[in-house]
Amino acid sequence: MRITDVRLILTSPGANYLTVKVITDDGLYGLGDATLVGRELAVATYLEEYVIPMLIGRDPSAIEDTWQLLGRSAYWRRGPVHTTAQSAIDMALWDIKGKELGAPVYQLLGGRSRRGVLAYSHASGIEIAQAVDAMHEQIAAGYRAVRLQCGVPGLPSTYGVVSDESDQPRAPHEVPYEESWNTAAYLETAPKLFAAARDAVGMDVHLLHDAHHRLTSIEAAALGKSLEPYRLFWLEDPVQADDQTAFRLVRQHTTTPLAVGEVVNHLSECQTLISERLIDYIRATVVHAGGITGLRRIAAFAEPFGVRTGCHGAPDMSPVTLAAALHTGISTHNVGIQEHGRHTSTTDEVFPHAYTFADGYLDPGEAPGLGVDIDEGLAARFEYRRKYLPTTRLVDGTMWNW
Ligand code: CS2
Ligand code: MG
Repeated sequence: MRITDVRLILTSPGANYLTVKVITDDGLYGLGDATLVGRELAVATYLEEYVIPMLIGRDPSAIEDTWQLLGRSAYWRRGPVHTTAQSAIDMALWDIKGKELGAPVYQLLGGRSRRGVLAYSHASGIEIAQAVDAMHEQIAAGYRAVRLQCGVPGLPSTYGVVSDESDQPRAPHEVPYEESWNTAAYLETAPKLFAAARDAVGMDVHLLHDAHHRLTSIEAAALGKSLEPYRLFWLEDPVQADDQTAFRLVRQHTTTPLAVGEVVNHLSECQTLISERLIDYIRATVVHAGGITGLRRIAAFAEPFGVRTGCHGAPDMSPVTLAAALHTGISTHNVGIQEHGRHTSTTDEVFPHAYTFADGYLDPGEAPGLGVDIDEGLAARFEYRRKYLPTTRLVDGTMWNW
């Protein structure tokens, strides 16, 4: 079998998604998610100009060799554009392999290790009471784990809090819109949010929270400590992921479990975090950390250190990523949890899929390959438009991490 073509499909049924379709001379094709939020065309150009010419004529079953080729051929290696392209091709080749063998990809990865992958969804509200109500809705929808975010008094908008009731990310503006951030007010508010949530549901539901890269290490340590009575499943991105040694200070001060890594593209970027047990969950995801091949390497490295996966799965990555994450997640030993940012119903129509959610768990299903497809006719109806993620400044105007 040979690769004869690789097509790029850009569509925007609720968010911008870039999909690769790897086509073979046997008529089989495989899909991969190549979405890099806010920089989609950078990945598309990289694929078109540099990656796809290297793939035509290659054997699609040579998944490892192709992963190595795409990883090493750039010379200037890694980074989100390069690695998202490598990840997309990797997902597509696993999809083809599964279809060729008539098996769901998880069977090629070692079979099932669990009956389902524990999932968490998102609940938010501008006011604490609204966030707690939204949490009840997610529990009623079957989730046993919920990420909880609320507004910060004095700030017009806050990460993770959508202004309308639909729990979809607020579509980033045409040009970056600027939020402002007040760490002191946030550190006052977060413990109140979880005190209210625990009053409402007790300790039976896993509660998660995303600090989204905004704190210094001592601020993160203080937050972790203040949240200990509420027994979070995890506190995510307390400090910037690339400040690996900052986690040593956070770890010294708090037993609140820590999660980081959605921005990680390669094992070298989280090796210290894992080998020094500075975190409890690694958030690396198939679309940005080297595909299934890359994620498995990170998970295998993490296993002896007792670090589990908690793959990023926001709705601004496509159902192809969620499908690939679930095939990896159902079989990998040290899986913690999978983020389940619900896609819009239109997105689910564009990307019909075999994965299911029931009773708090996700399952990849039994369809051959990744079990996800793309309706190209429908996809064509949702034209791509550049959409940035927001930026944020501290109250004194200093540019900060959104
Ligand atoms: C967030 C994401 O889901 C999460 O944990 O960090 O929503 C993140 O902000 C977006 O995926 C960025 O595109
Ligand atoms: Mg996050």
